[in-house]
Amino acid sequence: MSEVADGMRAVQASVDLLRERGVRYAFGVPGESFLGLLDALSTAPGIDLVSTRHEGGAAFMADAAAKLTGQPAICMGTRSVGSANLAIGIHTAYQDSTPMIAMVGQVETPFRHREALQETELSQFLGAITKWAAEVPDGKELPRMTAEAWRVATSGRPGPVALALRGDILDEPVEPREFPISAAPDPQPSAAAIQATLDLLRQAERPLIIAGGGVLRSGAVERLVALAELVHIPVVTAFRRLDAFPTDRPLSLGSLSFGTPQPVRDRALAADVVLAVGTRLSELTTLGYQLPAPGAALIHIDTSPEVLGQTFPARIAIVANVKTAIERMIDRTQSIAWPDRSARNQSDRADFLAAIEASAGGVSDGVDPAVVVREMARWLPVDAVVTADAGNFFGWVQRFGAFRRPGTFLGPTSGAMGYAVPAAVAASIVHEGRVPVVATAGDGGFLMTANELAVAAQRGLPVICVVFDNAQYGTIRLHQAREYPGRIAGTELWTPDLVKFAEAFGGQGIRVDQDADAEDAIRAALAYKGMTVIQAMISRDTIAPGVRLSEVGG
Ligand SMILES: Cc1ncc(C[n+]2csc(CCOP(=O)(O)OP(=O)(O)O)c2C)c(N)n1
Repeated sequence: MSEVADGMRAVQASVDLLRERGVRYAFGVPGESFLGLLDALSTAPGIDLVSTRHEGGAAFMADAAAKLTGQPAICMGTRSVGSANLAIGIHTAYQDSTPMIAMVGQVETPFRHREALQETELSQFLGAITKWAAEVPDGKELPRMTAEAWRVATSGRPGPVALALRGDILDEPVEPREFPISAAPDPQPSAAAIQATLDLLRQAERPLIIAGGGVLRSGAVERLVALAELVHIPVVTAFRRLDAFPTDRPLSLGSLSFGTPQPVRDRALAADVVLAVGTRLSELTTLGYQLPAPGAALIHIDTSPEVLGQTFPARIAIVANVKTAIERMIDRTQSIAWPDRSARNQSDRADFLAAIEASAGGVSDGVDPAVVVREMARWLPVDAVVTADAGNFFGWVQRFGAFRRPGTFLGPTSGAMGYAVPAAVAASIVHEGRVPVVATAGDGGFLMTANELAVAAQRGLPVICVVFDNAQYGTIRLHQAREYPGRIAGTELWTPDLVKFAEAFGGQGIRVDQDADAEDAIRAALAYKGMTVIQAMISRDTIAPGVRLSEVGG
């Protein structure tokens, strides 16, 4: 570290600023290009510096920590190589609207623009997957640009930003300077827009509410429950926002995605008025850009004007704090007589539950994933956090999982495999190991990032992993069966003995070969002080809820 005669080091000012704004976690793989940053973070009170085993894991962890705390986390990697590895998690933060600050090391100033070791134009490279990416020109600019990075990450539709830091600028002296936080705009819905919304909802024949991540972010889940119950409108959650509406409420119709049960798809597509709250109405939430169906009216509420009308034109578009908008609706609803839709709502809920029930069982051999997820729902405490990877196994998590409180589910709307384990490790770090955290993954996705269990082992975190081992990249195998019947190309997998794997990490491994073993496995995992990996042996034929591979051309 170079000595600084007066003032403070630029990187120290940058870290202090982030700490004062609420940043608590920095995840990364160290590099020689940002030693000054590591040094400043390691001594910053209140910041947990977490060394991961791959930068992809670091970025996924930063995404998960931010979703749980509401504050951006830092992820770090060195130059082009570390940045390339970070990319999957940065992209996920973008699609998931998660605030994130990527701080990546860059080649030192005298060596720049000579294709030095691991040199690339990081601001261009990361520019396509961030809200803003910039290379800091010198130490003096670092505090100001850090303040700007935080503002961009947390404002409007939150998302990732990246700062490329040449190692030699970090220790430059800077004058202490204040960077006041710009007051965040707090858009209020107009009384007229709220009234128009309620009028449309009241007159609707088959209205539907879609609850997105903005409901979670603004802390409005409980208020949304109150609104839905006042106006008698069923709620579906957006793709991978399973905890945006409690699954046990009578108005819950589950979640939208490729795994949505047919009666819920039909009900959603039959909606004549759709109230979309805090969601960007992504491809999977809209069932492939089909929902709202042609002719249906969309009322779209979000804090960010950029998402309103982005995928569907809105009849009513409201830029507002999501929680405030819901509260205004509740206030005005009290004086309005609402049509009694309870009979219809009860039958929608009954159809939904019957379809879920029908998709359990019927497996040719091996374990029924529905049984495993049901045992999880039965034994996990209400505040347990479940994380999910991408893969067909998720269809069972979505259908049979119980999510009764906000902050109990973490999944990537980017559909990135490899998310579940690092997200679970991050959740366990945030909860200091006090709350059970369960990563759910297929055998493919699990081994993409299972190395991050070393972080859990190093910190003694009791992370639980439930791996649905069907010896294949099942999702892609199903696509193959449908599009290239009878042909298998690159989708078969060999997976190691995960009992021994868990033991090698100092944890316990449990193999589940039959449905009857699932309950004991979950209970043993919850009772154990350390980490557990449950390897549930699923038949290759059990390809998706209610679907057998042999019946679809496989
Ligand atoms: C990083 C990444 N690579 C590839 C894919 C494409 N993909 C989606 S699902 C899937 C297979 C997942 O297999 P597995 O984890 O075993 O779960 P399963 O579908 O068998 O339940 C693949 C390869 C992806 N979504 N993410």
